[in-house]
Amino acid sequence: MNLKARLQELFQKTFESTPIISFAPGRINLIGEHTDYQEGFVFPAAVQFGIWVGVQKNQLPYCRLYSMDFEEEFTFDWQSFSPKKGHWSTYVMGFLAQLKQAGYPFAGFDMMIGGDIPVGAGLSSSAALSVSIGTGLSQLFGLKLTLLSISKYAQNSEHQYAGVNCGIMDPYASAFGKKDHALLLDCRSNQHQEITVNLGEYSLLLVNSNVKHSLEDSAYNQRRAACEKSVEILKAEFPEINTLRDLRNPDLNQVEKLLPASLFPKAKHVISECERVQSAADSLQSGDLKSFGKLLNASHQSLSQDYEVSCAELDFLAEKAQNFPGILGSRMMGGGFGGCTINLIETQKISDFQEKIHQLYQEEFGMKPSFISVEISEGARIVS
Ligand code: GAF
Repeated sequence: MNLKARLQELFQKTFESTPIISFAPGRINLIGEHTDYQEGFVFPAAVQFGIWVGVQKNQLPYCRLYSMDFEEEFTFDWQSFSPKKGHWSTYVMGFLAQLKQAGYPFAGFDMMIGGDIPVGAGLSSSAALSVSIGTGLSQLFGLKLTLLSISKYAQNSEHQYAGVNCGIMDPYASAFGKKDHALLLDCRSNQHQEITVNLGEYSLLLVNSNVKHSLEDSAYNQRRAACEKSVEILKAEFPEINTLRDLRNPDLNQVEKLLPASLFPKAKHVISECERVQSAADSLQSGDLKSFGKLLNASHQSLSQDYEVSCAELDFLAEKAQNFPGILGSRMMGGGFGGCTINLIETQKISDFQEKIHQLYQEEFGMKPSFISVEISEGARIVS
């Protein structure tokens, strides 16, 4: 039985009613890392894995939640609640708190949550969770939330309840994803262009390093703050800029002279990564996968050397992949400090590559990597 059918059955058994079921996918990002919170460009796509949320009104003074992953129930008074940080229920209450603040009407409901996003892979399971919750609640209470407002509420939940000052990329990709397309997203206008992903003989393969370093969240916020500090300094010379995205084709020597040595490489990453995203979208559109792959490699170099959000395991995986015949490009994906690399690989070389990496990674780090084949899929929707 598939996950949706299991959720439906368990919901019926637990809450004795039939749920509306929403689905929101996880995401990959082809290129454009750590640019979204500088209103830059990103190039994500939704994947086949995601989060299912079953929901139905219950006419009770409280909401009853059930997580299939944690096999755990949670109940709260829907008229007076405070999100409990660090717990899965936070994402439900966090979303609800924002609906309440915006004046949307809601009442008691039962909700069941299940998902199949590989844990710790950096495929944005928390964004998918919030987007699925928003999609389900919007349908249940007839709120007519737009995909963009669902994305913004999801982003805000991360800021307020998870303490990560992330950009909009992850919930946006989950909400707006389109089968076989990547979204060339401008994180200033919050508008995107759908670009067909036609890889011919090639596939996208993720290699999960299976490491998650604890500094991830604090380092993420520090990087964002470093960008903001750079903008503050650079404004003296370039008063027209609001974010690093506004520095298009700048004289980097001049930028370097204006910024302290600790900030310049970070700013350089954001400026150059925005340019790489545009070039990568052009390469993909014109079918020039070799150039596209080179841009992935350059992105990794910049994230590792300049932005310093990689780690030994990701550098190892990217380097081995970049030197493997049949791979056109490889880079770390997402926030960094663990999670996956994304690889553009000749489909028929996948099993040779997996065997080789398995052996090399185990020899080097004493642990196993895992491999995830991705299919670019549709974004959030009501599935029944
Ligand atoms: C995480 C964040 F949630 C995104 O907003 C983005 O900044 C990404 O890291 C890095 O590109 O996934």
